[in-house]
Amino acid sequence: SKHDGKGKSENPNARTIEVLQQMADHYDRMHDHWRLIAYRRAISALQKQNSKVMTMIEAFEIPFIGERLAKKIEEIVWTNRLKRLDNANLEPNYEVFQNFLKIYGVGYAQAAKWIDLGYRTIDDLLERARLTKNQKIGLEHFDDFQTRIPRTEMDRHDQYVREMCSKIDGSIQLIIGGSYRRGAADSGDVDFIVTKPDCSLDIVRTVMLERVIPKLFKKGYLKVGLATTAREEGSKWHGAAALPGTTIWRRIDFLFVQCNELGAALIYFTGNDIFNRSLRLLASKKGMRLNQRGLYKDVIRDKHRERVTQGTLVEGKDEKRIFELLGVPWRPPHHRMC
Ligand code: DCP
Ligand code: MG
Ligand code: MN
Repeated sequence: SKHDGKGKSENPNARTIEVLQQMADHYDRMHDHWRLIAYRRAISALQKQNSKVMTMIEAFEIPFIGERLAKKIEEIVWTNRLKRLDNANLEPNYEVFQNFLKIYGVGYAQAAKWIDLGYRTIDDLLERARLTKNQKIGLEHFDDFQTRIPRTEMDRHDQYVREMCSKIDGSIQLIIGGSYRRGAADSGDVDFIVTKPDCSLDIVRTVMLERVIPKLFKKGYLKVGLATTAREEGSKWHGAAALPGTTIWRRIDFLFVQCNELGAALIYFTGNDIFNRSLRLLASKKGMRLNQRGLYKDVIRDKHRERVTQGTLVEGKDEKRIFELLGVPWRPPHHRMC
């Protein structure tokens, strides 16, 4: 414990504790009583740890540390800072920058370029910027795409797409992944995982791109396609949709999966992204590799941790088996961070 003669700097979690303490001080100033207590408890729990807590999974196993704090602890370890704290002392265009990053298909470089050109608002961009087709769609439907989708509407997307698929090919299987599969009350988009028993990726891809998606367009459900990966990279379609009788455009993703890779795809597409990162890191520490197609062993890395060999596939089909092989207790989707 912290009273056994070890100085603060010797605590393996000293830096994490320091950053969490700054957050606690912030909430103290804000008179946010409950968050203050949560941070104090987390700090004292961390002080009792004998080794450095590196990942969200490790942090979450400690009493008094919930999912959100576990996520923050991992962020501090990985980046040596907490984004939430940086936001407190705002860089002048920080908010503009964050806003631009929310536009579909807009990344760091594009957002920075627009700020350099003097654009500050969505209207500036719509009126003055030179836009690609996708940027234009992203901007025109900015508010739509920012509006969270209630779970009841997610269920209706599920039903609607399922019914259309079954009319074309009764063996197509659909699972909505992402935040919906994690049990969230609302979602940012609809993430469909699509597979067919005993079928290659190519067959799944073809039936979706040549039959299902055109039919969903014809019905007026799909509004626009935003991105389709090339055949070699295989596997996804991005677009927008609106249910009959509704006007808000929703972002929709289809991930095409060959059935013997369903388990790995489910893990990847269920997320969340930070949980995925922890699992991948864990795999790599064990000399394995996890991606959206499978878990591989005998992966050889050089001293810079660059992969020298791809490794051999150990499991792709069974989600639970992948957890087992990684040596992690099974986590149901709704415990993979919200
Ligand atoms: N994913 C990932 N890394 C990324 C992006 C996505 O691992 N950089 C995985 C994990 C996500 C899943 O894909 O959970 C779906 O991505 P979304 O962006 O749709 O995220 P969510 O569905 O989790 O959240 P939201 O409700 O905002 O859509
Ligand atoms: Mg999603
Ligand atoms: Mn998505």
